Amino acid sequence: GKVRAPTHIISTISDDRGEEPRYAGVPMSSIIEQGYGVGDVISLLWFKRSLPRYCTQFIEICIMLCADHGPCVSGAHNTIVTARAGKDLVSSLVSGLLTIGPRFGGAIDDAARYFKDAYDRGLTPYEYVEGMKKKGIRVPGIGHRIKSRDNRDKRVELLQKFAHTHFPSVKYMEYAVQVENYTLSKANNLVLNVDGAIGSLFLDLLAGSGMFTKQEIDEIVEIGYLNGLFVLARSIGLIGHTFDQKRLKQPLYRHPWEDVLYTK
Ligand code: Q5B
Repeated sequence: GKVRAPTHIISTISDDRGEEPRYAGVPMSSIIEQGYGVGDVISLLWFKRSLPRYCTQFIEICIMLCADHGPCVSGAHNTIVTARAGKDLVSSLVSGLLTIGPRFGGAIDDAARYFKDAYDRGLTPYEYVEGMKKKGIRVPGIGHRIKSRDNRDKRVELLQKFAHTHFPSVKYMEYAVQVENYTLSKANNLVLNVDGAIGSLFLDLLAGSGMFTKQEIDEIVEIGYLNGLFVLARSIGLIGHTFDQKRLKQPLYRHPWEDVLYTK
């Protein structure tokens, strides 16, 4: 009989061989005609399924809220410096993206991993936080440079409000808030940050929507899908910062000597 030549690539999320591209089997015309949004497209291409409206709306809210946070954060700073060095859009964008990691914007996956593990094992916030301290690991999703008990992050409040209204359950987020209450007893800036809010609420979305098996949830958390939300969102702002610098015809950036401590 016929023997299929071995393939070098396996792909399961999209197909461009027909008349029109399909995302997870859904033809482009349906995506447009049925009024799908970016949240639906992310659902199809990342999770390989259509999710209920409140889930896609939550994804879109994450994207909108994380699109930018001003010129002073690590990513925007790198992008601005790179654009001012005369580099092109892609170079400016990726130089900003490369700062996303465990301290800046890229703590969503670890926040989800650690909150899930601690909640599922029934750890009290005290046991969780002190256990992390013993291991020398900062609690992902907790702490912010400028946000504090008296200057809360509006983004976190908006995400929590949306979830309280639309999610069937917010048990992981409520656990994260208990952790925050404990860390705030240690220092004023150890608030639940935007990474921690998204990480814990995405766990609630995965667990409460009925759209994922336990095995699928474990795989999503283990692989680490959720930093993708910040990367995707912040790309919007970083591209904006690149255009801004070019539009303003900003010269090569040089850091002032006065702002460097020269020491032996
Ligand atoms: N301490 C975020 O630190 C930051 C602790 C902690 C236990 C913690 C820090 C941290 C975990 C990672 C995380 C996401 C580096 C942040 C984001 C997006 C953004 C950014 C923007 C945007 C801030 C002072 C003392 C030390 C530390 C202790 C601090 N954090 N202990 N668990 N989590 N968080 N990142 O203020 O005894 O003196 O040694 O790593 O979730 O990135 O807007 O800027 O949209 O762009 O620099 O919002 O919290 O504090 O490093 O001087 O630490 O607090 O051990 O204790 P800071 P440090 P000690 S959202």
